[in-house]
Amino acid sequence: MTAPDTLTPVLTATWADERSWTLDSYTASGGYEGLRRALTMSPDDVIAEVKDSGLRGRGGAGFPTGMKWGFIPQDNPKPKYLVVNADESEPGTCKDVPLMMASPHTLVEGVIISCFAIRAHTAFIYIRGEVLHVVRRVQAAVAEAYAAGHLGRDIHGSGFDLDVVVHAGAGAYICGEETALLEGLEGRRGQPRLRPPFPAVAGLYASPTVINNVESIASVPSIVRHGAAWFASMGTEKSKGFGIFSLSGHVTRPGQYEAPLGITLRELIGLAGGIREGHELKFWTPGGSSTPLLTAEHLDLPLDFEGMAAAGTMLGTRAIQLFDETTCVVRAVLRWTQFYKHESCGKCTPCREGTWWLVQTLAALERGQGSEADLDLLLDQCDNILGRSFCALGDGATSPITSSIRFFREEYLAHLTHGGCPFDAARSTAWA
Ligand code: L3W
Ligand code: SF4
Repeated sequence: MTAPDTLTPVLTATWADERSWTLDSYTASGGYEGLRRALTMSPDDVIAEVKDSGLRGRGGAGFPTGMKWGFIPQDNPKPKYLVVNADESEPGTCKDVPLMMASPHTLVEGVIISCFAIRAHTAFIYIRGEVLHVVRRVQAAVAEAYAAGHLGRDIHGSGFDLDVVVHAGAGAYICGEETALLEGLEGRRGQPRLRPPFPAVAGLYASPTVINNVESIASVPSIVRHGAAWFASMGTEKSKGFGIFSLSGHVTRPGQYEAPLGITLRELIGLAGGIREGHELKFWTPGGSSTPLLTAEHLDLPLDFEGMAAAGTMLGTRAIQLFDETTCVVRAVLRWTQFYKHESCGKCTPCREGTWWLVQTLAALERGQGSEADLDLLLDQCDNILGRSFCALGDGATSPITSSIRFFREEYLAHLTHGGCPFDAARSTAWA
């Protein structure tokens, strides 16, 4: 794998090393030193270190990781579980798969330290079913870790036992939602559960369960190895540390860029060689298609949880999809909406029926049929889904629609006046 451009080379530091995915390569670069340090600490001290670091969940919501671990009731006699959410399927999101391919031991080491902290003796790594090569890579790393004594009974003489199960999902986007993932892991149809109770109280097999994203868990070894203050010295006041920013679309060098939270898109595009030559940025997603779109006006906002919330969007998974002026925003939004309709699990009416209606209305507008009143109809349909759906999928489906109408209402109307997509006729910026 080629080395990504990085400003904070931690998670991606070894990706260009020869056979970076092997235990030998990982150990040669200091791998498993965090585990050895953790085993000299008490579990509560490990939790405190992660709390003090300020690490927030890297799966989209940004919930404080150490706080989540602290919710696990240690007086509950049931077994505790760790589940790694590796069901990466949000449109545009592509950071966890390369991380697991290039450096699976970073994840495995993070799993062991995290389980030690929450006193879990079984962990599950739930990997999206379509990426069989990733399942095999992580399984191989887990086997190497067992053989080296990092997993199994009495790990490095500490008395701590841990088994890790690598589970392949069946390819449903909804299984990235943590409770649907648990349903799938238990062998049932992947549909979300009512929360509360949150998984920390009653999760897998109704036992206390921590569910964290791959990148969150993979960040833990470096925090334990270098200390909370080191991690907290990067990023911004409330969004500490570093993260992988995935740039895709109309940029010269798409790929993974590891950088401190709070970096701006202008800086990231600079690292990536600029928007493709002769073109300019039109719109972008900060964290996949579930986060409201932004435009070139927002190039200098800090890419952190607070900066994105202030701009009316979310940092999400840092899946930055970039679109230049040759892209029809209506068609892009229609394509995402078709995705949500297809992936709606069907449990609740606003999302199951609503996403179908969104596709009908959007597709007609994209064909240039209907009237301006259909834009209000579309917004009304979004209003009947947002906040009325059982889980975040329904809400997410409305984000690209409402934000695109806010910024590009004229482009929707141009489809009506042209009697179809103006980009089809011109493939240029001259349609207006
Ligand atoms: C105990 C409480 N635990 C919250 C835990 C909760 C969860 C975490 C965050 O959605 C977002 C979504 C996507 N006691 C707790 C508690 N927790 N209160 O904290 O919870 P929440 O509800 O804020 O978010 P979520 O359900 O985890 C994640 C967005 O991220 N997203 C990501 C999508 C990516 C994929 C993928 O590729 N697989 O799905 C992108 O923006 O839309 O809004 O652990 O249990 N009182
Ligand atoms: Fe299923 Fe959609 Fe309802 Fe979520 S919002 S429970 S995905 S139908």
